[in-house]
Amino acid sequence: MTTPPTAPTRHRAGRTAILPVAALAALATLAALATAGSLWALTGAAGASSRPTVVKATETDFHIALSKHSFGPGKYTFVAVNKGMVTHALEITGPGLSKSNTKNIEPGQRTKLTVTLKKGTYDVFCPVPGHKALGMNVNIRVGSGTSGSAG
Ligand SMILES: [Cu+2]
Repeated sequence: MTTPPTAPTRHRAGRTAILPVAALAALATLAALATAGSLWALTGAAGASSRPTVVKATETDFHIALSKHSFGPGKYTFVAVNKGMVTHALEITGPGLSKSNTKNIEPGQRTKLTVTLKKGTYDVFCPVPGHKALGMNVNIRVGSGTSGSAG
C-alpha cells in the first residue's frame, strides 16, 4: 500500500549518466577555478587581519621613548625617528626574534622595523656601539592582553 517517495528522482539519475565528455571536462575546469579562487580569498583575508600596530620610537642622545607602553602578542611596526645629533639605529631582541634591526638612521631621518611579538620580555635598544650603555635601552613586556603595573 505504500508508494516509495524517491521514485521520480530515478529519471534524473539516468540522464546524468549520458552527459558528454566535454561537459565533464568543463565541470573539472570549474572545480579547479573554484579551488584557486578560495585559496586566493584565504590569503587575502589573512593579510588583512594581520595589520601591524604602529609604535613610534623617538631616539635622542641618548634615550629611546616609545609611544606605546602596553603590549599584547601581535605584529608591530616600530617607526624609529632620530631626533638626536648623532647616528642611531634600532634593534629589538626577544622571543622569536633574531637579528631584528634597522640600518643606521641619520639625524632627522626615520626608518620602519616590523616585528611579531610573542608573550615575554623584549629589549628595544640602539645597536650603535656604546649607545645602549648610555641609556638607549627600553625593556617591554608583552602580556596576554591585560597590562600589569609599570615598575
Ligand atoms: Cu644610538
